[in-house]
Amino acid sequence: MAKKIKKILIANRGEIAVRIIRGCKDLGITSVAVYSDADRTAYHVRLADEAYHIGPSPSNQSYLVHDKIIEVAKKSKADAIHPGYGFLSENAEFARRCENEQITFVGPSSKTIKFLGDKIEARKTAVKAGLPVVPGAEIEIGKLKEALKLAQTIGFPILVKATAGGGGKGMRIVKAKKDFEESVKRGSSEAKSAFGDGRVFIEKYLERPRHIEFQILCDNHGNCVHLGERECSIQRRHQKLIEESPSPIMTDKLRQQMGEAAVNIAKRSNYAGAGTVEFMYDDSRGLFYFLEVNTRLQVEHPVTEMVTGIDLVKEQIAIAEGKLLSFKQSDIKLNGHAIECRILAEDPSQGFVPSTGKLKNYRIPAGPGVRVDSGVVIFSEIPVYYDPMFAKLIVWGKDRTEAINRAQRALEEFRVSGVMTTIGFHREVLRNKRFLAGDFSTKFLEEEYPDNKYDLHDDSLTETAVIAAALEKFINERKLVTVNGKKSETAVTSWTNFHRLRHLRTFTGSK
Ligand code: MV4
Repeated sequence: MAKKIKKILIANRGEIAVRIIRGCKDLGITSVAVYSDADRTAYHVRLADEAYHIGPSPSNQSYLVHDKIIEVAKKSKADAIHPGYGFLSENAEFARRCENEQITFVGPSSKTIKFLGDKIEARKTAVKAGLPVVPGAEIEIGKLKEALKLAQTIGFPILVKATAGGGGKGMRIVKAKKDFEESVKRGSSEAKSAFGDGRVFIEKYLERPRHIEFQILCDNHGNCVHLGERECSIQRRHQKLIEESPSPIMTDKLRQQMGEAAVNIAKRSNYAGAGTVEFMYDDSRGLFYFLEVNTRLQVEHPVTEMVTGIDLVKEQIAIAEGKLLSFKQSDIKLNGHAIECRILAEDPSQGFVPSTGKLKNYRIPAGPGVRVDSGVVIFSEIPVYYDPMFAKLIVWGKDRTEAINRAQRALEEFRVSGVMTTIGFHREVLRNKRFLAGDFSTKFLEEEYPDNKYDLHDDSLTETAVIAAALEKFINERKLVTVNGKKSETAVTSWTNFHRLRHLRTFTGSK
């Protein structure tokens, strides 16, 4: 099998690159960063043992270029590549390239990535492994009459999904028979241009599902465990914003059933590595349905780390080294409750438009039960080219109430100026009555905040105003002194004034 990994190239940027570099340090593994023009001074570059420039800012000229990443891996003599999430993490061709070049890809085999990336294959495997799936069917674009019959058997509303899609990309809801043909044709041509694969399939559309996923870990020797679930229903346009573990609806019995289902599909697909099995859960029926398998480490992996005490990056590396899993299912104990809030450089009140710029002020929270995975530091630049998520707040509490209270405490401490963020949005959602009651679905945000009107609970603005007012007073301060018996006005020196003004501008984010 594989051998000890001494040096890892991290083919990513931002908070996940930082997270993986920290994992390497804990294991005594040398870390190699790569960076684009925009990331020359990025935090992941500063933290890594070595760093190599890989090209211009746009990711299709840097982080996504297979040749450049492989070239750096060879030049730096890295024996493995960790892809993080996004970018090359679920690219079967890149994983195969690594296999051919004798570089360990930290993740499942290229075959597994390719196989599970095909949503029809994944669905068929789920059925074989005994998992419940939503009523659905494979359809042929040339046989729309037959497809319509299948759709009518399933019953409207129907969801058209791209076989090569995933994460909600290329889905279309069809409310009635008359729209069916048109939707299938459009869905197919969209899938063709987005993924180079026009195949589509249909499923019964569930109106208000929860999104619940299970973390799995499987070694290369047939051992596979699950690490419990993550509730990911608080999302907007397939972009998750808050994740937690356990799910508010979970029971021991349901967890045992869903966890067993997750392990079963993993075993059927010869899975190795860390992975996530996604399900929908229908509250009204108390039933769950298989959706898809994500073959990467996910953004929300820390909530699982907080409730299991297991370091997922460390486990991924151990599996890639060919080691046996060091625990059995019965060794895994879920403790307390964890919540993650994604901190994005976006303006929630303007429909989450991206907000870029320099972080004039950046103060991250700490204290009991608080973890911040951040890809930036004060004065970092948030570039336009990449994902707007620059940090994650993860909190742990003995129960959901304590976790929510700690999240609120941490969100109040968090200070960011220079860009608009989702911090205020989280302050609002974490006091929402339905959120507090655990009563929500994937439709939560559109139902509760249809016009993107949030009370952002932003007392940082008042704090800034107070500081600004105080500084103004200092700057305008004039001391009356007596010189040679004459009362005269002495201004503070221009040097002092210069620095007070500089501080004022930093605090207020002006200029
Ligand atoms: C669905 C669905 C309703 N019915 N399938 C979106 C992501 C992709 N993994 C599958 N998704 C969905 N599939 C049927 N038959 C609703 C969604 C869905 C969703 C799923 C998980 C998380 C968030 C979501 C948001 C909107 C729709």
